[in-house]
Amino acid sequence: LQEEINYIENDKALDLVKEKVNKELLTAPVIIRQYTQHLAASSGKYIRAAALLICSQNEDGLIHPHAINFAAAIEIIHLATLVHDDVIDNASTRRGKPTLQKKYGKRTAVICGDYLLCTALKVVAEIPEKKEYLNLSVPDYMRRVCLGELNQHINNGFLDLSVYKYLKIISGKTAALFEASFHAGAILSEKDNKTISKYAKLGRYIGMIFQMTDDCIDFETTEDIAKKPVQSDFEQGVITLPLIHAFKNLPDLKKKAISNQLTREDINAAVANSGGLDYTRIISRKYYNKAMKIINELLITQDKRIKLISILDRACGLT
Ligand code: 2DE
Ligand code: MG
Ligand code: MG
Ligand code: MG
Repeated sequence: LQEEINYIENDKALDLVKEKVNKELLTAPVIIRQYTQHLAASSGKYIRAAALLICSQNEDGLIHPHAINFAAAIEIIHLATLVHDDVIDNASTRRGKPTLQKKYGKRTAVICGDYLLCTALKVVAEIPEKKEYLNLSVPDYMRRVCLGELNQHINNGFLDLSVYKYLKIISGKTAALFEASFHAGAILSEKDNKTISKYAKLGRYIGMIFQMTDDCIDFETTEDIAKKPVQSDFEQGVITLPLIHAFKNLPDLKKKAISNQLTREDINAAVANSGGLDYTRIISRKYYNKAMKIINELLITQDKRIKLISILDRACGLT
């Protein structure tokens, strides 16, 4: 017996995801909502949701209905990680507004982030269970985010962090959630496990690019443009790829760093002069090429291919 699926029109799907996220935020008990409801209007980019929807698109350009809840859950997980991330990074602004931790304190932020995480799991649990979904474990992806973040913390302030370890950290803290999005979307549109794995890998590569772009932004942009603190990674002991390159190539920089003599201006100049930003873009480009290779291998409509490339370009900060 063929089950009937009520596919959703492409141009309506992202709005439905936003509606679902906002509904969860705005119907939370008032003691939570008083702290979290501003997140509903906080103009997130919804790039993970958009990617998931594109991956779930069938040959007729229609979206599987379960994609809405998967995408809403992933965006809520993303919100939760930001709330906790801002505690860990001691950040005072996010999306141009005061962070939860700044406004209400770290304890409140940790608890609200936990509540959001539980909300995301509830939204996943609302999706009817199907055997096709068994290979996708949202909690496992969340655990990889935590492992990446913990690995970053363990290496806090470690100036000799290797490129390999950096890549491992970001593959957890950021790329895992992108991988989850692509994986979930693909499960809804593809039957073949090998193809589904290709989407997952594509998501991971795009997530790596996204974080490398973010790590450049920390040195290149102003708080006005980024709408969050900039020039703060080094201050917080977070050793990113542009910095790794600078420390490797400027031995004096390390000496100064160890004796605590570096200002923000020194660091910025060093990262630029050592070619740390260019180096990061070269590594990012390698992931771009790998991602593009997968996109070109997928047997999909031209429409879907163009949309996947647009997500890739967004991750590079090109659009
Ligand atoms: C963002 O990096 C990475 C966020 C991962 C946060 C993960 C945490 C564990 P950034 P920005 C806190 C909690 C895990 C959950 C809730 C599953 O460079 O520059 O700090 O936007 O991002 O602050
Ligand atoms: Mg942060
Ligand atoms: Mg962080
Ligand atoms: Mg950052």
